[in-house]
Amino acid sequence: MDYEADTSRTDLMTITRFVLNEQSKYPESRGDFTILLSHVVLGCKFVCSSVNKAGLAKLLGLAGDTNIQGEEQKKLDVLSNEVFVKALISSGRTCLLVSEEVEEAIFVPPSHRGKYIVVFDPLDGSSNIDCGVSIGTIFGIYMVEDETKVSLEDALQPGNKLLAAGYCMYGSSCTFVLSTGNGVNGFTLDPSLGEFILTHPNIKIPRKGKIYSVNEGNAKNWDEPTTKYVQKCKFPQDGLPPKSLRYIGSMVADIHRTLLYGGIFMYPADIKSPNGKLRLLYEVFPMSYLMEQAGGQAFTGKQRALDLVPKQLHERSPIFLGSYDDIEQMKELYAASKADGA
Ligand code: FDP
Repeated sequence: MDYEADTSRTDLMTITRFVLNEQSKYPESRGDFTILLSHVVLGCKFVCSSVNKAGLAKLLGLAGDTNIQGEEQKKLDVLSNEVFVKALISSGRTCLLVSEEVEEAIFVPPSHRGKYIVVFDPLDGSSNIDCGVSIGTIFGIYMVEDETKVSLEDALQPGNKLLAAGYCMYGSSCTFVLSTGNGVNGFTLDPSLGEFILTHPNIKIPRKGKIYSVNEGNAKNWDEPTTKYVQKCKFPQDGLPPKSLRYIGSMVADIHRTLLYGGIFMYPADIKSPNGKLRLLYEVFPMSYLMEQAGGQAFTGKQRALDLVPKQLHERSPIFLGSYDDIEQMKELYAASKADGA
């Protein structure tokens, strides 16, 4: 028996151990962030378990309500929102929450208040729930300036003020991807242990990718740079092979693939939706933060996504996320179109 190999297999880097290691680099840290994160992780484990047994537990289908974007709420959306709101409040480390499912910001009761603000989409990609396609939770974490005076303004911070961001993908396995501003790491849930184990250390997105990802059904309404970019993907002039198209239509899954394999994910502006579809606070910002931390870029068509200053909680923004060189090419097309006065 190879005892040495067995020992290394049992020396598991759980997410808790990983975050505690990170915390130990900051001697002044009181562990508040670690406690908050353990509550986020608990919420993800709960949702993962609900997603896995959704068909059996009759959690599929509509809850009979419509959320603020006018979309029908699924039972799982409602449940996931409740789970995260409760987990975050009970952590005692949050003061303000913004959820995709709730119109107003949630002010945490003073008795449970801490210094962190969490923006989140409890269950993104909900149109994919009933057919078993990967879906996920997306979150971003900010700090409040003054704990005694929490206001709505605190939730409207630009993405460049994020302290941490991540997502949990409920797919063929349950994967938690996290950045606390020091690179990106991926953890996979070991169902037998109930623990997330570090399986994807220091994720770096390839400098250039071979995949483009976009809902091409919207092509007739795209702007010129997006149209030109996709044309170049299909009919490259530089002698390179065409790029492959992959579009799941579930942001977490599309971004997870883009982080690991490289390429570009786009949800552009179009004539019908001049601000695109994806929500700034809890979709665009966290994913842009992860992309940059992994060595990629995030661009709105006008500027670096993380520098946008939100005006409203549920505001939308066009977004191009992905490999450094691919986004660079997209930026060039936008710059050329601006120079042409288009
Ligand atoms: P969904 O509508 O299923 O909730 O913003 C939500 C989102 O999914 C993203 O997860 C996904 O990337 C996008 O919308 C898909 O939109 P289209 O169906 O318009 O392509």
